[in-house]
Amino acid sequence: NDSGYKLPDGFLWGSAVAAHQLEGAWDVDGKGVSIADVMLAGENHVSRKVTDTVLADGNYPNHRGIDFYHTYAQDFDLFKELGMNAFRTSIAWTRIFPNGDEDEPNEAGLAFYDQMIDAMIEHGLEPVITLSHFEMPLHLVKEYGGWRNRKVIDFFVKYAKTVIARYGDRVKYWLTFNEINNQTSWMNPHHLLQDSGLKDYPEEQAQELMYLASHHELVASALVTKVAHAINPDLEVGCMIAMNPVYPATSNPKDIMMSQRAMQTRYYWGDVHALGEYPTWLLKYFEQKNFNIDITEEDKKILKENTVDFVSFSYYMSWTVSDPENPLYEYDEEKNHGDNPFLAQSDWGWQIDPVGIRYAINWMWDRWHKKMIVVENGFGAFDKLEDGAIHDPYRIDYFKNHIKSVEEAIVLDGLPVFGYMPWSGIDIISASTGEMKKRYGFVYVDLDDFGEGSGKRYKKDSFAWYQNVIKTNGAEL
Ligand code: P53
Repeated sequence: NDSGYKLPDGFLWGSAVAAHQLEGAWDVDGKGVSIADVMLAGENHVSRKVTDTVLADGNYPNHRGIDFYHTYAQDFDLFKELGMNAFRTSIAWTRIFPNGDEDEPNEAGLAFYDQMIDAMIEHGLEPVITLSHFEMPLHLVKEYGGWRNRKVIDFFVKYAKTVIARYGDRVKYWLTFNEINNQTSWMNPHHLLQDSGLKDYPEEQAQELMYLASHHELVASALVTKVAHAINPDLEVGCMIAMNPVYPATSNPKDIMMSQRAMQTRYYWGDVHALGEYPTWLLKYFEQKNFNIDITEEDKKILKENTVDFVSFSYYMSWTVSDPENPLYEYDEEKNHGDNPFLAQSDWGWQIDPVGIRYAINWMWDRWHKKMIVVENGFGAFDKLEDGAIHDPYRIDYFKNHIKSVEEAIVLDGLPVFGYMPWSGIDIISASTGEMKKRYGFVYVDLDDFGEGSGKRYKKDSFAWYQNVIKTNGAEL
């Protein structure tokens, strides 16, 4: 069990969550309605329905979360006991600007995060804060059309400036848009709403609107980087990329070309964030499709002058692609994937590929030359509470193999990865399905998909295991 690898001093060992998936208190202290507040519970392969307003009899899991709004101090006690030295969460935009377009922020929301951030620091947890994690104000979706509207840039920058100015004395690391590239699956309305607040659009315009909305988000991200550096040059801003390497399914050169185009398609958001410009192939593609993305000269300047300080990413799985009959190599994320015969899958069909995270770190370094941090990695599984214990060897196994692979990237390949923050430390609501039973934590929370249960916290076997990993700085896995 001894990996023998020694990680650099000061390496961040933590865990990561997002406000809407655990805070609950969805309408407390002046909070506005976010897109997560109108998502009903779904299941594996049953997508979450989105309602127009909050219905009285709907099962909205994010309204409850795990009541972290009221329990964070006790939950941080557990993280401290585990030995974590960092914690990633998001600020719910709707606690600060409930509708998104107000002139003045909501002081009660600002005060809440003041206390939470102070509590993190008291517990020895370095805060890593996401500004937008699938939770934009619903009002901006309904009244402005979400990120397709350029005005939303100003609303977002104002929100970001407010919170960075308020917490910048205690929070050094800021992430702009969580998994901004999930909308590569623009054929899936769930991703368009989650990433970009796109709802009620003509289906044939989905792809173009996705690129337009993404452009506005990329400009907003660059402007926020500029604002953060102006507030304090020591602050660091990162992009956040959902990293799923897309392998060719065979050695057919057409599959190789297709996988290259899949990677170019999924990761151009990283190109713009890290290199400050759009890749040529994509600008050509916009021309060929007659897409009007409205990239102004001023935008180009902003993007070029305000690249990110680091790249943060989530990693859960890899994919394989094959589509030899597709002469244009247009990547369709919903149709082109197949099972990789070399990999096992989780109960939710996510392929388990520890080598892939080392591959991904190398790939990103070669392309972007930015330091990196793992801000999500983990195993969603059914857990069983028996006599106060949860035996989760499958999760330990997943983490053991993935951490080893990250260590190989750091030690053997010499790449700058400065932290590892697995999803989700404590059990929370699943983003894709709205389930509670898809669990990721080292700490079990006694609640079911309908919010029934004591809410009590229990340590899983993986708790003690991760505790020892941190204690030995990754040497014992
Ligand atoms: P859940 C899709 C594919 C990969 C990661 O996911 C994803 C998604 C989300 O739709 O999301 C990230 O809970 C995300 C988290 C999320 C976590 O992965 O669907 O940043 O909010 O909870 C795990 O199992």
